[in-house]
Amino acid sequence: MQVLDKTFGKTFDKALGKVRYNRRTSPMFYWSHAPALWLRRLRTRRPPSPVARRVSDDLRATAVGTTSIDELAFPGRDRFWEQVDGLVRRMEPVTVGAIDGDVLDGRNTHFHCISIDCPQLAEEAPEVLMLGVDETVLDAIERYLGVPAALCDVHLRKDVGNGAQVGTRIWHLDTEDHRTVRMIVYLNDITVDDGPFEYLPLDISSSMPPEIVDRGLRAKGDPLLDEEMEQLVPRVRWCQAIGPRGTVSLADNARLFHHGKAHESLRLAIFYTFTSRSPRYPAIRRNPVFDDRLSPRQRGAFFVDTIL
Ligand SMILES: O=C(O)CCC(=O)C(=O)O
Ligand SMILES: [Fe+2]
Repeated sequence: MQVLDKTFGKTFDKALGKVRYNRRTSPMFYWSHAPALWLRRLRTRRPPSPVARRVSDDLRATAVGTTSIDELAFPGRDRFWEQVDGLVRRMEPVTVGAIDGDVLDGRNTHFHCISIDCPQLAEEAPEVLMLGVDETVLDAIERYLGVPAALCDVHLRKDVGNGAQVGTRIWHLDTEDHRTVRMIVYLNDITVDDGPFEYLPLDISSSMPPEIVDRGLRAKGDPLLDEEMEQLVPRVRWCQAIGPRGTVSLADNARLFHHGKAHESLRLAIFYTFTSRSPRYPAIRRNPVFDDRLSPRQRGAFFVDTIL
């Protein structure tokens, strides 16, 4: 087995690191990455922690999982909070709404939030990026994805409460990969009225009519707004991820209809995106910038673009 691992494990790792762009890869290609994960497991023989096991079991059953920064016992959590709070204090006051673009573009967040992107996070709050490659987080996500994970995007978002259902507040499905896990860390207490992440349960999401799936995937023009969604699925079946500051919610947004619930108050959150290492869209590239801080396993998962 060791010989197999030596020969193929490295080859797989290398090949995965090199794949640049797979515009429309098939699910078969996605699953062809699975052996790299099996080989790594055989090599390390380290069982996932109970938290990682619980979160990934929940993800497998419902496409949603919940934990918290404290429960994850993320080693850098004190510095994480220091850096995050410092950054939030320095964020410009929000004057959202005066931005050009198509209000019905379901991927356009500019109408309801300002965000701090990866290059600035790498400079001013590197611990935020480190949480994305925390071993427990990676264990949970890879056990769900079934293939080696790529952390490909991180945003710190300040969502204004203008009540408008625009941008990612329109119901949609994410399209980065066959499975696309978003991990959301709330930085303030979020109740059902503070713009929580809202989604339809997996059984309902998976049995939506093809025309609605098509509109959820396109997320452009013909938006799926609350009024229409409640005709299709009664509001009592809609679910919200709520919780105090430090709550961590994970969801496979390629499988669940979801959006940010329109709200009146301020929501502060960090969004992490995880896919396979050659997602359908966009092109991603492994980034060696934090290699000296990371274990080989963490390096393999760091695809965040930190270049301005
Ligand atoms: O704002 C939210 O809670 C959801 C965001 C979202 O769906 C996205 O970024 O794709
Ligand atoms: Fe989304």
